[in-house]
Amino acid sequence: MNTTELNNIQSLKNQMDSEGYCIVHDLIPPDIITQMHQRIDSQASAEKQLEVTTQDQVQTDGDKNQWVYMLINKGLIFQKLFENEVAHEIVEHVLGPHFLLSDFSATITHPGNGQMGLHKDQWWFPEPRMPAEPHQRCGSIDRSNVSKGLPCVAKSPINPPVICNVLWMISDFTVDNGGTRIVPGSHLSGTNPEPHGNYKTINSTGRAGSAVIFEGRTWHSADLNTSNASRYGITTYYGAPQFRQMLNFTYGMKQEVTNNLSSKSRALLGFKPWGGYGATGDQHAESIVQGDDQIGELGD
Ligand SMILES: O=C(O)CCC(=O)C(=O)O
Repeated sequence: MNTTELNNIQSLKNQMDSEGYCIVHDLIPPDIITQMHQRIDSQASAEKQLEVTTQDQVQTDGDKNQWVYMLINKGLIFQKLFENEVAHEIVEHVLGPHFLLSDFSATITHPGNGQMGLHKDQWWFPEPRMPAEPHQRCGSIDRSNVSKGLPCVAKSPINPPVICNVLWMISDFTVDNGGTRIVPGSHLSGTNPEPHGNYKTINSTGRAGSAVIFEGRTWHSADLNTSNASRYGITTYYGAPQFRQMLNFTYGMKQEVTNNLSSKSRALLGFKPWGGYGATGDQHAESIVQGDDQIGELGD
């Protein structure tokens, strides 16, 4: 089967609606994947050696899941991922035509890793309440005080997805090396999992160059890597434009990287205001202007 036959976009969109995830196969050619694999490997080893690695926030056991954050600064080769049009088509189906890249990081599970807790990516989104109930204080939500429940279809209103995560497989994802576990259908539950609860999960598997896409309400985590090789993934995590991005690209990107981006990429990374939000002056600007280039105090 060729890539187009494998990736019937309409049935992938249907699966996003019914199960909260889908897998797109063989989108990135092997030579590009090899270059990305080498770049992450070398970056991850160097970060480890310099002791500048960052732990993921949801892992509870062991230290063998390594993240390489802010990939945008760590190799031009990675830019091919967050602009991928097939991925964007699915993301647009979930979020609508306007969205931002919110996180762009590598996720590596080394053999013998600890079990990452199940979670949903938009755990921080306040839940609907009946009018007589006190509302959730948005600024008081943290991972420890979110609601927990079962992955069954909710009987009261639930929030829409505001996140869509496209997790690229930079090595083959298999059951043995901990291909992302997912609880199909959990996106309609309106609640969060017990991180180490016992739920029926599936492993996302595919060849390197494929991607598992799951929306912000779908319960998931990296799984145990019981193979003898590390599993490499890259998360391109998109969010609705009215929410703060997980990574602050406009502040954290290196100047030479920023200067070389297309206007489409700049918009994706948050350089374009949306509905006035994110503006640094002109609310309709194609691209925001940094402080030093802004109009300051004028006149007397
Ligand atoms: O590495 C994985 O398989 C899952 C990563 C994850 O849980 C996430 O990006 O939120």
